[in-house]
Amino acid sequence: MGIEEIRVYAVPLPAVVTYNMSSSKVATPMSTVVAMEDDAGRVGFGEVCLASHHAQPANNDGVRNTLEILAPVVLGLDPVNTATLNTAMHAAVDGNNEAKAVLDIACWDLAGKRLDTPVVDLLGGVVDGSGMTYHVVGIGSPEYAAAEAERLQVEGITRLQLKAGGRPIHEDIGSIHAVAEVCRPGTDLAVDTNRGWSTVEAIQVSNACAGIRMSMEQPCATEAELRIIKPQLHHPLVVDENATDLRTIARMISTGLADGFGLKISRLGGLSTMRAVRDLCMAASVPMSADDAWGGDVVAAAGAALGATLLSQLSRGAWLSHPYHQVHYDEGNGPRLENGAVTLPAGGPGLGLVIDETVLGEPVAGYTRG
Ligand code: 0XW
Ligand code: MG
Repeated sequence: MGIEEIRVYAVPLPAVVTYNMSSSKVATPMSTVVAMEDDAGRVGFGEVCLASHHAQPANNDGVRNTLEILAPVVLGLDPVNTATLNTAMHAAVDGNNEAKAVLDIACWDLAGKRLDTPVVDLLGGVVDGSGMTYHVVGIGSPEYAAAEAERLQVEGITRLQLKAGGRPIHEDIGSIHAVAEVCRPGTDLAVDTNRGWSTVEAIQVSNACAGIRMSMEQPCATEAELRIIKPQLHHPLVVDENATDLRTIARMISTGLADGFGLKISRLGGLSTMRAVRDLCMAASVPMSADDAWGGDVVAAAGAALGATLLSQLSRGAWLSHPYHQVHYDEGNGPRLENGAVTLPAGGPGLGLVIDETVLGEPVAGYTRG
């Protein structure tokens, strides 16, 4: 009943639509996809893909290098027992959550296939079927941002994330006001600088946009800076990059720092930890997203599954990078945006994907038991 083989793939996911953040413009990230095979020949898939080297401490090459340590550690373990698997991974390396997440996600997919159960049901089941998602408007002119925001709302998107930072703040303020002008009453707006502003800039932007209904996502780089600006903001504060683990998230909730979270499954180490964070956020009525930095259908299916278990009132959405790279590993079932909502794969148990490994190219590494 154990894990017999792990095949590692590096899959290019080039941005075909401009995607820029305060720190970087996404080019061609190499996604790490693993195929985890058990002794009955079932295969579970895991994936992590960081959008750029600048947006977080981890990078895609480092994820695959760390798998050289972790893959041998998990061979032979039972993929259904994710507690034992994660304990073994934490004993093998400190940190490196992104590499751990690849294997954790593969275990959830494989466990679902063994138990003939969708991962969304293993995680607790669909709550209200909202399929909530959000869409990113990249950094650009006020005219571009407003036109994008208008287009997305016409397509049914009700949550917008406007990227900002990395330029003079009067340009950010102009784009924020332009987007706010076209936001419909039911549309939620978050402004995400991916740690891009100083405390002074964040306060100045909040003052300049005081009358706009929006949230400020990760306006500054550190928790200490967020604590400095929090009392001076006119807007709810959403924490993303600083929300690195369950203990930190609990502290941010209990001290009233975070009004919401932007959560990446890879940064937290996989679905196992993300499930615990979800339970905490739902219990504390703190909205959260079910995201990741970039990725193909496996990342998207993991986020859609976790996102489907969120109360829609407390869901900031499951984000899809597919519209920006337009690559599917499973053309038939890969999650999609439909009428402003993200679809759950319908390909069967586990993550619901049917993947022919040949679409992933040749493995760049392989680990076999024995
Ligand atoms: C929108 N995301 C989830 C994807 C991009 O990598 C950035 C990220 C965010 O919100 O920071
Ligand atoms: Mg963010």
